[in-house]
Amino acid sequence: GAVPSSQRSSWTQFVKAIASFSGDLSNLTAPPFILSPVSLTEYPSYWGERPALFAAIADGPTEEERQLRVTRWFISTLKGQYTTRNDQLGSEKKPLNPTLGELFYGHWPDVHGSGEQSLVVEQVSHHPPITAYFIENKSKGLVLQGHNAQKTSFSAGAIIVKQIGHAILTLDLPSGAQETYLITLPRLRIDGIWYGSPYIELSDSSHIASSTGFVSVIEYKGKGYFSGKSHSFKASVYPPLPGFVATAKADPENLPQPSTTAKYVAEGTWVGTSKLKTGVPFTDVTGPRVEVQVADIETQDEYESRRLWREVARGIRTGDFELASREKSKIENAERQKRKDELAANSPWKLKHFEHIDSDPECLPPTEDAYVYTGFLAKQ
Ligand code: CLR
Repeated sequence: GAVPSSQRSSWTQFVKAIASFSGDLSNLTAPPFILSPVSLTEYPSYWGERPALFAAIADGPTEEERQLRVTRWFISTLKGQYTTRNDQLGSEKKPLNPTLGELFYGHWPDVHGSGEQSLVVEQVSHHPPITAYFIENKSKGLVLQGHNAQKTSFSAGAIIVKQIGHAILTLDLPSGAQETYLITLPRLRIDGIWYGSPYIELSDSSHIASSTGFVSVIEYKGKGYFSGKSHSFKASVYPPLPGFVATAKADPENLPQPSTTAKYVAEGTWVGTSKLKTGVPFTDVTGPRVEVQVADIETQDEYESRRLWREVARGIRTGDFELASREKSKIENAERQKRKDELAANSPWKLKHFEHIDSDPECLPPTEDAYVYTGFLAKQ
């Protein structure tokens, strides 16, 4: 199996702990073989790894075409988001649990005249872990802002991850008008746990609701459904419907139902290709992703992710788990002390790039918290 024999009992213990508990997995101690040297603050960069498709949204000539392009770009980021650890590290792994205020900056240089893309990520909560991100292509008037957290549970041998949070894409048109696209996130099912080789399958559905009234509903299926292939999806793009209001919390009944005639339907896999019903190719992610570029560790601030976790990551990468766990404890103890000091001085931690809004007015009912990007002002 995939579990090293020396770590078998600690894996069994870990799996038992997951099974008997639901909520925040980040605190559970896992055996070394399942640890990733990458912090969760790096994960929002997956949104940016198809810069040409992102930029192309702004060049869509009509509302309908832009809705299709947003949908195409979104689906094209899924492979990076959900299979990268398997491709690079052999299986899904447990990411490093970010500290409050941890930062991750990056950019994608302008390659084919589609403009530079930049990324700002901040860990805005530690308990529960919440990560906020901001991605911008200034020259195209495109901004993607969002935050994410997870609720996990265990069912029939799999970890079920409900993603909390959503992303909002805004497009400033040359006319001065602004369009928004509210993007919700799929549910994850992590299988292969017993064998120690976890991998993600997406399930249920997510949607992209635009201020133009267009709505895309993306349904996710594993083996044995639409095409019989794992990582399958079906995306239906609906024209504006009377009475439909786009909100982050739009309940499924509020969404267009499959019985409604969709304007476009695409089917395929989010790790390969897909086609529209007409036979026209829709997505193709068989080509390479464009990885984010990050400043040299030496020039990073102490709160920047790769700098902060440098020694822990080195320990994990080289198999020196004593180093990894010693350095991890150092970071965690320093954090605990900081929280105590802040409490004593009555001066809570201040976020650097995001403002916390208690409940998002975009939501109906307005219950979900939001984190709004405030720029770099606080940094200078
Ligand atoms: C974070 C937001 C990204 C997409 C994404 C991909 C993988 C998810 C991750 C999110 C959240 C944390 C996650 C991870 C897969 C495994 C990991 C759910 C949603 C959990 C905490 C670790 C479980 C441990 C097993 C691998 C044993 O846009």
